Amino acid sequence: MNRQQIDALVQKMNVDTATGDVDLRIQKIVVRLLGDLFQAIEDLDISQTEIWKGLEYITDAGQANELGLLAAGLGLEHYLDLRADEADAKAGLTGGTPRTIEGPLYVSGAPESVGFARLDDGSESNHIDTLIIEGMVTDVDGCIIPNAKVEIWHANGLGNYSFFDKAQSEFNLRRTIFTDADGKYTALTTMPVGYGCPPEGTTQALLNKLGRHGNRPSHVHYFISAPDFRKLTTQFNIEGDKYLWDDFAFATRDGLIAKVIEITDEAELSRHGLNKPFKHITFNFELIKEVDQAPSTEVDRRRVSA
Ligand code: MBD
Ligand code: FE
Repeated sequence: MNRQQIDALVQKMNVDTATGDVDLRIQKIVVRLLGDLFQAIEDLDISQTEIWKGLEYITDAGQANELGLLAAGLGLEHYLDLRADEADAKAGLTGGTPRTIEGPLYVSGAPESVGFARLDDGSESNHIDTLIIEGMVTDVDGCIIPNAKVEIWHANGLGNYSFFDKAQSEFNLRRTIFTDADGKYTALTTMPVGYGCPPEGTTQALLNKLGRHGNRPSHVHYFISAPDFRKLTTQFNIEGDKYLWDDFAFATRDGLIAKVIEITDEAELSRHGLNKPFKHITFNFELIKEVDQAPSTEVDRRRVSA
């Protein structure tokens, strides 16, 4: 069939058949996606068996709750960031800390504090380096933003995230810190290790077909929000990781690379109440002022709330 015939058929089956209320937006998207799918079946001569294998794959990925992981791994989530950047530029919104993907592992409801939080439960203190992250939240002119909400989450020394990894304590390595009167936040935690897709999972199975790995560099996720500013979804990725520029989820971006400094100075150790050398990262955020009619930075997606 040619495209005209395909579109006529899709119209006949899914538009002309409507007898109830129609969500016109959904109708438009479904009609377009079906037309594009049918066209791809024509162009690539996709077999019935291949179609069913594909549907079975999506079923399995959904049942394994890996569709969010798949969206990250196939670059769909990063593509949406690039589109959001373009929309911002078109609206004259430039500058500020770059956005990058949320990923599938955020959990809402983490403990809140002002200025400082310890994120780790101490269970890895004996074998994983201590990490102190300090930073400031400002506007693009460098004016501090006190009381900004800094939501932080990251992986443990095995690359796993609490809640999804039931071996970890509740909200381990997840906190919400409101910046203090100086616009500062400090997180005492452990060095994250880069995530790897479950080797026997559905996402890795597809990546294998594409000859791709499923690894991320070591990174820390953030949501930063403050009244009258645009919500920022971002991460820093840690310099020196072998996957820094080979992230299976494409989240590494210029401006989002964190330098790690090893601190051994005794005075510094005791100032932080620590008895062994630790790693230190400074990571500041610049938020953009909210303006009328700008594309929203709030993404409505299903998130775990613990
Ligand atoms: C992660 O930790 C992550 O950040 C993404 C994007 C995908 C899988 C695991
Ligand atoms: Fe992550």
